[in-house]
Amino acid sequence: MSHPTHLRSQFPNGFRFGAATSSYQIEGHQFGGAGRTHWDDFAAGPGNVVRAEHGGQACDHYNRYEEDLDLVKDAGFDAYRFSVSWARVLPEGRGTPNPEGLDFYDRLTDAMLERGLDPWVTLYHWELPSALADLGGWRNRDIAMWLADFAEVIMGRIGDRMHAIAPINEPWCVAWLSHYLGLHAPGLRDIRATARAMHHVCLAHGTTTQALRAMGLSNLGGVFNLEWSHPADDTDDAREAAALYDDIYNNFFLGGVFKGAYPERIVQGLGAHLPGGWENDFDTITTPLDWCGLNYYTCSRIAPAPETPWPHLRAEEGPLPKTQMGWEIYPDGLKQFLLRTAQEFTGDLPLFITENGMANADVVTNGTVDDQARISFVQAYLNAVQDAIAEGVPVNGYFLWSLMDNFEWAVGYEKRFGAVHVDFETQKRTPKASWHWLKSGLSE
Ligand code: IFM
Repeated sequence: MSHPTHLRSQFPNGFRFGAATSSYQIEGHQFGGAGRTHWDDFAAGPGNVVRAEHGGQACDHYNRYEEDLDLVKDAGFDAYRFSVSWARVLPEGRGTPNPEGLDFYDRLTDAMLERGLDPWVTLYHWELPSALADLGGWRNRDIAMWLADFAEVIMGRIGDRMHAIAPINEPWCVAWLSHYLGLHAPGLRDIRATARAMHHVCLAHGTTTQALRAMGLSNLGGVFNLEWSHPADDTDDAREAAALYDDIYNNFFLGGVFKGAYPERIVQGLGAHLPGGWENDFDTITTPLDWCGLNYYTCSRIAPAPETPWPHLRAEEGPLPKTQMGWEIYPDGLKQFLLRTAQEFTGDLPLFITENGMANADVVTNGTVDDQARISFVQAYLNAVQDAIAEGVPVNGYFLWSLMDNFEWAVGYEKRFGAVHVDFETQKRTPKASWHWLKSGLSE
């Protein structure tokens, strides 16, 4: 263990520590009558996912959730952030619910409460039912109502026991990564699809928030992924490129939800492709929230690339130490984002780090996993959170991504983000050194 720091005592009373996961990444989608999702379809396409891996078995959490929640509790976490699979609850995306899916989330919720864990649920963490992808998925404006309807079905069953609810995980990934870069399902590289997805994600967030409020549910938030954008060099062109990247990645979604406006540069670049009447949707998109979640992992070095299509940008390799994902380790970005988010977007609204963590090439040796790199990583980012709190930012909690190694989307099972190692052949769980470090740091 690297040092005896007691984490909990470094933070204000009431600061919450949690572990985060998502349904498709851990549950085992083949179990329990779930419908097909666009991730199953994407994984079945050539070269989309490393070794064509998919979430069919994943961590078999569907059958092992009690053991997994014991690991959350025993590490000393206060909260568990999970997501509900739309296609497990509504195999066709709409229509008749799957009773096994509803029963599963009911059991899971009670299992959290039995262990004294606060349930933090996300409704959409990326596995769109294939039947809705067939109808255009995020390109179709109707997705706002489809998501709100799904929210009513699943929250009608477990909403009474949720501590906090967010409609959508990481709008940038849902829209840009998946429709412009083509790196996540549905794997499009289409500017028009991207513009529509960007706006419809915001609209679906607001529409679903309103539906949840109408059900009498509270503690509703939004979860945004942010990436610090450095100019690749000290030129005006690089600074302008980095500012544009910052607008696409960070300011578009926060701006839409908290200011009722998209950045002017994006409106200029995407305007022709945004869906008609988008300007009239901000009353819905800005529906007030009770908290804001930030997922933060890394920074980018952005250079102009005039030879490429709009936004004419490219990312260059940076100099800092990197995680197994090749992502630079840059804790100061987290502090800066906390300050900036509060100053520019959220004011006094409680902020939470809803995801932070690292992939590491962890191996089990004599029954232990010595992931000192993860311990240093988490400590450095928690220091950044403390610095932001010291400067007056209302940060109320931190969730580690992730409880356990899982299906890391397009890069499959080899990128290990967990505090608990999973042997995907045997499904054996081995708590890593970081899990033990958290346990000693989080004990009351
Ligand atoms: O695994 C993902 C998660 O699904 C969303 N946020 C980032 C994580 C690491 O890439």
